[in-house]
Amino acid sequence: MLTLSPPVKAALADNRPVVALESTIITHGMPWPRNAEVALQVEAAVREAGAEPATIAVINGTLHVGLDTAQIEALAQAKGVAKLSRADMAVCIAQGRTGATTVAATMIAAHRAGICVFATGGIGGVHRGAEHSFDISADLQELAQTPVTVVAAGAKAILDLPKTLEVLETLGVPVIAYGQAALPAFWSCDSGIKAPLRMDSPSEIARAHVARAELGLPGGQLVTNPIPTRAEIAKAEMDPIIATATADAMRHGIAGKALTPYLLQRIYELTGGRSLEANIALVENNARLAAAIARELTEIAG
Ligand code: PSU
Ligand code: MN
Repeated sequence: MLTLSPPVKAALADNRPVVALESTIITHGMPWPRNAEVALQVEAAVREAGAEPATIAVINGTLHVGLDTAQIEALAQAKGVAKLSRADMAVCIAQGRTGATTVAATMIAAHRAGICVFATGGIGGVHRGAEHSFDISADLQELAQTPVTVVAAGAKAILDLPKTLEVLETLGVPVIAYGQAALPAFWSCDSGIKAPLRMDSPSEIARAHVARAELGLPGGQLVTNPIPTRAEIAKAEMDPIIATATADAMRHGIAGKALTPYLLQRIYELTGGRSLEANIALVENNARLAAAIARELTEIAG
């Protein structure tokens, strides 16, 4: 049921570093054809940083860990691809369908394959208005139970960041800001909120990953890596745009799984495409840091 691509299989067998990558960002996070270009660019960034990329998706009922270029290009333009999380990945496999993995589903597959590090853009979290909608991403629960270190540029700033931090604290998930005190806010370097933890090197992060396992603690770590400053859109500029997009979603009754893709698309329109360029820069940056952490982890293991 779980198929490793030949390069991923070889890397894992030789104890070489591997970085998992998700596919929802390709199918539901970015428009074709940029999504395919970016997916391949991110894989190249992982390789340049000395690790093997493993993009994960369910294709015709098979859970693939590691896709080739043709599979990435097909997925990027496929219609009606499901957005899979913990609840629906097994059903997609059983029905022989195709689905893209969110952060939660990618963590499950990565762990099953023996991959410890995963790079994405931004995790899901507590949505604004969650006190009414109860919309809290399954990504948070997954971080609490599956031992994968996830590198993201913070939770997506479309969320309620203070509530997201509170839930992560309750669940016992370490939220680590990389190289700065502030929690990053996806498109912006600084959310204006202090991160609970700070670390300044990939080796420290790798050691903390190992220490959690040695303590018998379930769950992973969330490493929040600020977007490179040259690519950021400052918080003051993003805040009203996010407010407009959120109000539009409410007005159109967009909720559930459709909400995050809607907001990303609306923000893309409202920023004249700049949000996408920022998103691409931050994912690549996260891929490089994840590769560095994966290299440190293989050194500890070897
Ligand atoms: N990061 C991005 N773009 C995305 C996502 C992450 O830069 O589209 C996806 C991830 O797959 C994440 C999902 O798990 O958004 C969150 O969806 P929800 O809020 O419905 O849980
Ligand atoms: Mn949700």
